[in-house]
Amino acid sequence: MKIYLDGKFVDQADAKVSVFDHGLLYGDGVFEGIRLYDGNIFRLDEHLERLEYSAKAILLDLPLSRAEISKATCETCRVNGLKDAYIRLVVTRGVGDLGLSPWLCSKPSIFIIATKIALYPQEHYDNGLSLVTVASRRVNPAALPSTVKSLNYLNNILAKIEARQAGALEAIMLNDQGYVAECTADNVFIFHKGELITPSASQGALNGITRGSIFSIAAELGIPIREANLTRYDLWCSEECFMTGTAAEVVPVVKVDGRTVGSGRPGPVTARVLASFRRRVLVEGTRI
Ligand code: PXG
Repeated sequence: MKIYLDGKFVDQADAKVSVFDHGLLYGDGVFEGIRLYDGNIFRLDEHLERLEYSAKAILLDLPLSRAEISKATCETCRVNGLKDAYIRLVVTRGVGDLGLSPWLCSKPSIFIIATKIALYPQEHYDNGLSLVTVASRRVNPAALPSTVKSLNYLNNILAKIEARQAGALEAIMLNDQGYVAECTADNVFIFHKGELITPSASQGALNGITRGSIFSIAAELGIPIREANLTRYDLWCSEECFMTGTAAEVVPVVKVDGRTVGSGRPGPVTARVLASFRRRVLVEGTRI
């Protein structure tokens, strides 16, 4: 596997960053997780726009323009002979000294990994997932807005561990006010009384690219959709619930906190949304 690292393609074994890199020392950096579907990168420009936003929010000057990053991303897929892949694009603050001072980092580092995607087991789509609400909360937006996709995922990792310890594969994370924010690496939606509803970014959700495409899909299918504050009760009492993310796509949720959601089986609206999403990914996108 060839990795794009600061302007060069290097073998996986040679793709190394310094132990003085602030991405490693402090989680000081930003990233994107992107999909390549049958030779098309899904919503690449939106991912790069979000990357630029995240970088700007943390005062990190991206070392390349959007066009250059786009080209490097496509090339990484091509040199690895991939048609379907998961792409991880990371920008770190770069090498600095042991103090926090980001201004001592001389230049940011950018690397792109494109690899065969480990798809979620089909069983998750067929039978749906059980989620649990965990005690680890989304970071207060005054500390770090959820719209910044930074390299700080420790609270999400702890939430994932909590979920696993409670026998579930995924967690529902609440914000500091107790409203539903999202899962550990996926957004969450409910379908209730004819509407799709999802928490807003101000409630602690990442503005997911998949989440965004659900809004287009809902418009196409004629299903009303809106953002709203959701409580756990809204999830428990919804007719359908699903998670969305680049890796997960659209995964039905059939149980939350031991309570059965809707019929306890993946619902018809979730199935329509997933089918529509899977059609879109094959036609929308940047040809590599
Ligand atoms: N919320 C969070 C906190 C995320 O990290 C999403 C929602 C979904 O966003 P997209 O743009 O993917 O629709 C994410 C996704 C992975 C992986 O390998 C995904 C993410 C982060 C880390 C790993 O699935 N981000």
